[in-house]
Formats: sequence, structure tokens, C-alpha cells
Amino acid sequence: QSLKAEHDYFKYHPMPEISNWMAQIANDYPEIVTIMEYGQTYEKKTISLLKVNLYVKKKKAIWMDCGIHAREWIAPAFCQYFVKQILDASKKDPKMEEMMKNMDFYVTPVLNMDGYIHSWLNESTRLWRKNRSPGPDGCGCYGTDLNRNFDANWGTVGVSKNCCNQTYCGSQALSEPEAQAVTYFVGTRKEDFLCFLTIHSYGQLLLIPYGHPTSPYLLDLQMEVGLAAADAIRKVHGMNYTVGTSPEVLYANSGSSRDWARMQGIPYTFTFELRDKGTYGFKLPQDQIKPTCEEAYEGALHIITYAHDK
Ligand code: ING
Ligand code: ZN
Repeated sequence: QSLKAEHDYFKYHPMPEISNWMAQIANDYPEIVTIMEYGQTYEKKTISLLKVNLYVKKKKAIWMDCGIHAREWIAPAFCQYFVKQILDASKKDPKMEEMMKNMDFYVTPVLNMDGYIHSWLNESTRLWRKNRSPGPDGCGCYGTDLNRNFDANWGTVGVSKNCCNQTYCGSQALSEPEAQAVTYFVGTRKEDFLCFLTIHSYGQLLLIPYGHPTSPYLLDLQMEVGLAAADAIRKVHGMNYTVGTSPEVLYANSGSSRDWARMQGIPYTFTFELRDKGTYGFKLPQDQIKPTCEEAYEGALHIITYAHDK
């Protein structure tokens, strides 16, 4: 019998605890869960994901990443919950069992590990957003916004070229190792992916491509799927999530991973902005982790099920 304490899904966990949890869950479900290492952060931490699937054969895939922005702590909490939920569901829900036979789920609980660790350091660094690479010579600041660093109309709109800014897009597209890791992993398997879901907070939004206004708005179907996902979310705890492109909802931006994934031809690409709408913002209290995860799970599940069945 194990003396190990149960993982508490409804608390925020620092990076070492999340890494231990990943090892534990791979150990607990050896047939279903594999840890894959696919890159290194600027500070040489190994970036890993959990691959969750039933049986080994060539099949479609789902991408989910959490924690591309350091301070958005609810996002890694959601990725942990999501993995646990699909594992539990695969045993009792025939639909999930079927989907897990047909699709590989690739889940990265914390993409921006350096930034996440920095945000746990002390109260003064709690709201860190970017990664931790130093700016170019002559700029004393640290960090590139990883969600402005992808090769999707890079550096054109909704970014800063000032390395001290929160939305600094880096010295060139894919200057950052964390963005390179995702680009390489997903890019080399892009025909497999049906969904690319990237999880942020806050604002209660489901954002669809494109964030940059020059690309055509050809995604009526994705809008429809997003609206149905928002309905599924609302049914859980009555929370309203707004669906749209970032120029419609807030402002245009370039270099996001979601836009890049859509440009690779992945059909269902969404940015989730979880709770809340600003009351607590990035410092969402722990007692909201459970309801936030429960509702976001239903939203994600709707999108994934739609993509699978189509
Ligand atoms: N928001 C995302 C960001 O990269 C976004 C997505 C972009 C929202 C533009 C609205 C407008 O900034 C967060 N919270 O990180
Ligand atoms: Zn974010």
C-alpha cells in the first residue's frame, strides 16, 4: 500500500510538485500515460508532456498546453485536472474510451517552466508573464512573451519591440527555445492534430483565429464550435464565456501559438481564457479551481468530441 499523499487537484502547485505528479501519473497508468521530453527552456529545464492513449497505432491527436504565461496559475491546474479526468473517464465512459483509442492526447502542464518557477519565487515576482531569457545587449530586462514569438505574422501587430515590455515579441520569430519546442513537436506531426488548445487566464473567453487582422476570417465553423463549447461551459456553473477572434474581443496580436497552429492546417485551434473577469484576475482563489476546471473541461470536451466525430 502506498503511503504517498493523494495529489490535490484543487490547489496550486509549484513546479517540482507538478513534475512529481507527472512522474506519478505515468507510473500509476503505465499502459496509458507516457512522459515525452521535447525541448529545453532558456534555463535548461526539460520541457515534458504527457501522452495519453489506449493502444499503440497511428492515429489522430489532440494538443493542449498550459502555462505559456507564468502568472496564469489556473492554467497548469486545469491541465492536471484534464489529464486526471480523461483517465478516469476512459474507464467508465465508452465515448472517452473510444476517443482515446482513436486519438493521442498530448498535454503539456507547464510550457513556460522558467517563468512559472519565477512567479512562485516571491510576492514581488508573482505576476511575471514572459519566459526568462535576457533581452538583447543594452537592454537590462528579461523575458520574451512566448505567445508573441511564434512564426505567424511575427512582430507586426499587438506586440512590443521593447524588451522591458510585457508583450516583447523577441529578437526574431522563434528566438525562444520554448516556442521552438512546440513548433518542432507539433510541426513534425501536424497532419495528425485535429485540435490545438492553448490554455490561459483570465477573461472567460474562447478565442479563435486569427489574432492578426490581415488573415481572412474564414472560420465560421470554428465560431460555431466555439459557441457550442461556451454553451457547454455555461451549463456547468452558469458562467459566460465570450467567443470570437482577439481583434473582435480585445485587440489584434501577432505571433501567437494558436494562429501558428491554424496556419499549419490544424482545423480546431482555440485559446481558452479561464476565470475570472478581473475580480481576482491572475490571483484566482483556490476555491475557484474546482468549478473553473469543471466548466472548462466540458468546453474542451465539446470541441474534442466534435473534432473526433466529424
Ligand atoms: N491573453 C492572450 C495573450 O497572449 C489574447 C490572448 C491576445 C487575448 C490578444 C486578447 C487579445 O495576450 C492572455 N491573457 O495571455
Ligand atoms: Zn496568457
